Amino acid sequence: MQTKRYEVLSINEGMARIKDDLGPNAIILSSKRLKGKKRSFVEMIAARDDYCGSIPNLSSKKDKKSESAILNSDEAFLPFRTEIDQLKALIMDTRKKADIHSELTELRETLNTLFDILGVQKNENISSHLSKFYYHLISIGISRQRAFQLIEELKNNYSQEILEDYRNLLEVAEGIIKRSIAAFYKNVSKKRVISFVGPAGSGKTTTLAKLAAQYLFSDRLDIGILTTDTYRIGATEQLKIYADIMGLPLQLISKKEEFKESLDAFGEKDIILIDTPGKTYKDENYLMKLKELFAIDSPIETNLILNITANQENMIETAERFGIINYDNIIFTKLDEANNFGSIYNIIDYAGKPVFYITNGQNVPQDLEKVDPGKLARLIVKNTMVNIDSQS
Ligand SMILES: Nc1nc2c(ncn2[C@@H]2O[C@H](COP(=O)(O)OP(=O)(O)O)[C@@H](O)[C@H]2O)c(=O)[nH]1
Ligand SMILES: [Mg+2]
Repeated sequence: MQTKRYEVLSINEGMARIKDDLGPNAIILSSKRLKGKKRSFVEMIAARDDYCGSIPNLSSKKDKKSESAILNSDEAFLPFRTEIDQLKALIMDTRKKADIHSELTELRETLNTLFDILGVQKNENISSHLSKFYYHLISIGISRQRAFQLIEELKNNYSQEILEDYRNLLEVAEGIIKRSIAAFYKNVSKKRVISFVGPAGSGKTTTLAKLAAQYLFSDRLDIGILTTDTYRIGATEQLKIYADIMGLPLQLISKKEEFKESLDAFGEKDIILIDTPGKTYKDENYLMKLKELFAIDSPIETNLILNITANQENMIETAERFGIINYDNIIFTKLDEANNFGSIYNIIDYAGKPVFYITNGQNVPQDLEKVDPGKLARLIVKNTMVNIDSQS
């Protein structure tokens, strides 16, 4: 980027000179009024963005010859234009934003990684496969940070022969994601009392009914159902219908004593499933009450139900707020309504919790899928539910 300083009498005069001098894409970096001896004038600093001129300095690779061959090709830069534009926008915004430092650092790292990708330039195939894969990851909703980590791991730990073939590259990426997800499945112990918590409408009751049917019909287990969802008029109706159809006993609980009594009453049951209210998770009081209610002698396995069609910040905030009740697993719902599954990876990685089930439709009991790290990794890399059962 080339910068130049101008002293002019007015902003308008400055704009005209800058445009003449640096062309229509010039950026004004700053302007301030200065007092001169006779009259005041305006100091303006402007810049012209010469991508191709500045990039070789940023690249960490030494091979200038092959580098410039690629860097001079417009095609090689096309995919990175958005990144560069975002960095520009951020720089321009610096004066307005106080908390800009971390975002700038992240973007600088992004650019470094991108230029590094270009820097693997001894082999153009590898570079174009890595950049294609990077953009695939971003486009399906994987955070830039995680996308970098994956690219870095591929670049640093796998041979040219593997990275040269895009199918092989996808396969090893799947393996990397699988291993990183699998780390969260250690020390998991299944419990007898299983609760379902999460935002209103995320699919708690429906998912509970699907699981009840599976435990009942496939595993031939004896099931009891409890619900604390007694707040809303008609809230228990939906659950009651499911319980009646499956011939399962349902008890309503609103106090801790009733909870203990119900657990005693279901003492012989193999599995006890607990539904909770569809109240807003932003109500701290509600979460504290739930925590209080669940603080009993019997260990409870808690599933946080997250609707994958919700926006990602929302899901992260939910995962954070529900941390107060120390949930054990996450169940993602409504995959049938989602186009991108990258956020599954972001959230598992953020929350550090395993996922044993996902749901993909309103039909009870069939729209429930048991998953493991391998299936999730396939779902994430391929961004489709189709064939997640078959190894690639
Ligand atoms: N498309 C789709 N809809 C679902 C899924 N799971 C639940 N739903 C629907 O989401 C709505 C809210 O579900 P519900 O179980 O009542 O949510 P709760 O408030 O968390 O108990 C209902 O209309 C369900 O049929 C799913 O996997 N896919
Ligand atoms: Mg419900």
